[in-house]
Amino acid sequence: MFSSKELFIDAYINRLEDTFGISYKEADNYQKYVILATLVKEYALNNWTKSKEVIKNNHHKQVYYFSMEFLMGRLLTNNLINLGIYDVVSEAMEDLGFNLNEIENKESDIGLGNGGLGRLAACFLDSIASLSYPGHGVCIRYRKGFFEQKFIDGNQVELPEKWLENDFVWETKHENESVLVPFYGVINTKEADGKLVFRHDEAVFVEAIPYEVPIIGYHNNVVNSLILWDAKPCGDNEEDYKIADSLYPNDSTEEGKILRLKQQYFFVCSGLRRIVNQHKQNYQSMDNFHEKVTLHINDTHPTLLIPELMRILIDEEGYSWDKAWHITQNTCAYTNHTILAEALEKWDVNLIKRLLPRIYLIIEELDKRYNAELMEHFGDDKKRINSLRIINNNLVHMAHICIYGSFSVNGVALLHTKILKEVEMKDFNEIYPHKFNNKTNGITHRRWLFSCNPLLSNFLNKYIGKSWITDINQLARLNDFVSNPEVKKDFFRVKQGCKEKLADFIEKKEGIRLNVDSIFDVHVKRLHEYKRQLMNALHIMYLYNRLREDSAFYQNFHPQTFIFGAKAAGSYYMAKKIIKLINTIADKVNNDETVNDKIKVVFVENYNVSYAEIIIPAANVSEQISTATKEASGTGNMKFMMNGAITIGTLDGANVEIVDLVGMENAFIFGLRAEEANEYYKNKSYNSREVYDNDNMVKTVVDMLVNGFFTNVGKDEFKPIHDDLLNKDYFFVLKDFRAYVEAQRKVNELYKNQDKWLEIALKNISNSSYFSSDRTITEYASEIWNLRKMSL
Ligand code: 26Q
Repeated sequence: MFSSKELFIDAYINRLEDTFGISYKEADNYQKYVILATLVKEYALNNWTKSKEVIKNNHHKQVYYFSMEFLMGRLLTNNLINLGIYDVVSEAMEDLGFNLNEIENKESDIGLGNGGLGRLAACFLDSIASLSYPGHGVCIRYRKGFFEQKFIDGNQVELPEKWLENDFVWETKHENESVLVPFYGVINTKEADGKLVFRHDEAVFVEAIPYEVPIIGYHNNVVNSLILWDAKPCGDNEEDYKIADSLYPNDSTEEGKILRLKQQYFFVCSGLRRIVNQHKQNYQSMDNFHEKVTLHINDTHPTLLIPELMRILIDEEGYSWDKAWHITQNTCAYTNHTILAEALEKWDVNLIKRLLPRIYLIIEELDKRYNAELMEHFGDDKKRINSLRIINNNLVHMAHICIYGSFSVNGVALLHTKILKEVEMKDFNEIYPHKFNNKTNGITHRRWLFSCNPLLSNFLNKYIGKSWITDINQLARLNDFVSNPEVKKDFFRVKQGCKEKLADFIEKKEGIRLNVDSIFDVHVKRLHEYKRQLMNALHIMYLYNRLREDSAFYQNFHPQTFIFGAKAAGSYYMAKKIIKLINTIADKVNNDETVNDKIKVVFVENYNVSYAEIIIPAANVSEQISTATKEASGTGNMKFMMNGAITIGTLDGANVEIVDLVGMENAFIFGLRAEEANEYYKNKSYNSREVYDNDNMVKTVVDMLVNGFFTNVGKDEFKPIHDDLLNKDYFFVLKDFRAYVEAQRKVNELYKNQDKWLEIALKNISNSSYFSSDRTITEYASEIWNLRKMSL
């Protein structure tokens, strides 16, 4: 049906008119979207079935990527591209007088994630399928995804995000493949044939219903799956329905903790049940489970896979503990995404005991046996052993279960893995050096370059041909052109085109017009103190003063637009204050005629994947200014680089590898290094008040938070920020401020030399291929998962 424009138009009109009972000319864009997506899904169906057969018939090993988050964004455009039917459809739509872009925009974002970790999972699915590996995602079908953000009076307000209000066209429901997940109850034991047998009585069951979403590879006929589990109460327990109600924001407080644990067991238990059933159907035994399946544990959230697999092997399959442990340990692999202590998951013993009684018994046994191993290594160093135990101080340490129960433990950037091995998980690394490894993150260039930046893609096609789409390493060939004046001019036009598109979009959505000749300086990511949006804000306040006080500075300054996008967890007080501060600064700066032709500030509302796809291509400057040691990797940094923005950043996370590849001279690097930050932390020797007392530049901006500079807010509105900076400043904002101002000065200076700027921007693009998730997934597949490619 997609083989020619004519055939497609015919099928499309027929379906549209049959479905809605109207003439195609009367259809609205949403109706046009639904029919297009439906036909695309049907078109992929054949290859979906075939992919499953190939896996089965050729006994392929498969990976299941268990993640509480998949931040997929929209699917239509990427599916059209990957199926190789974008052009046919686009031309057909034009013939019909339809606007494909407007139709694409009718799709809701699939926002089943908070930020980096969830988007990484989505990029990985694209690369796994596009590289022809058999691998699938497992998650929860949250009825409400990541909240919708509104600003009222400059304050963030969270609204429920109802992506399922319209039908979700891509999914297939498998009602008859539902499974039951047991909670609560009691465990009774009895002896049979000299063995202890465990029976789970009086459990409360929740029904789990799988939905399958096709994950379509690029031009290779491969279709994998994302499996989303919905919860349905058995009987009249309203509570159970809530399990799939909504996604948790990543810094949420006490409230709802039980529900979070229920979610974790719910998707682990149902996901694994389905996998085990399929495996037994194919192989009639669990003996070779670890040879045919890897369960990937995306951060500690799916940790319960380890005791759940043990439960199945022991209680249902009758294996001995040792045999079951051998299979489990060789099946599970774990990725750590953060070293922030407060993000390491610990669960109250009593909670697990009550909610998951059998799982708790297994965790207890794990703790006992693990303890024996620890004693072998560390003798009677009690203190050390206690810090490594699975159960300590009445808490279950999920990361410790993962390290013990997995054959691979990886960090997500070189620096991050180094810190894990040498600091955070040093003792574990001593016991299991062979488990620890690095897999630097990546992003799918099909979404983050090819699909979201057609201008740059055409530019690349023109100079280096189209082969980069399937072999991203070809990007390096752009290096031959980076100092060619014609090419630079051409690239300038590309960037300006992207900036115009963004400016139009922002004008429509936020009601503010941006100057496309200004420097687009972009800071988009979750709002967190360690990411230091506050430092960026203080710098804008500094600029405001300089521009008003110093006419030479004013004359010399190239106009610069500061674009922010970020959501704060609803319960994160400081983060919400910082949003209010930036919105207040925007209000002040944008309405002050003495500065507003030089600087503008815009905080876009409800930043999400689709917004990112418009913002990132338009950036000149990429803000990656986290406190050294705190950002495990970052992935936005990679997307910006690939789209020709220049990084202003600290030597943190993958920024280190970005400058390794592009060269220090082609980025603006400043601030404390990881070792320095760690020294301060270790010795508790940082005193922010000292910086404040001795640096007038710092003092001036900090004072402005409380001295009546902001007139439209209460006097004490920003006092909490002010006080935190002076009394704590855990993230070294004041310490790094002067260095940041200096780096920003260089940014502004360099932009005036377009010849040089464009060359550096092009070098960033041509050295970015390492950050394609195709490279990352190739490493996972060969070094951790041990997968073979499918041929279809
Ligand atoms: C934990 C317990 C209870 C409730 C929520 C959570 C929770 C949820 C989400 C904890 C952490 C997250 C998300 C973490 C995350 O996004 N980490 C980011 O992962 C990226 C991909 O590896 C890295 O690039 C980022 O550096 C890292 O911050």
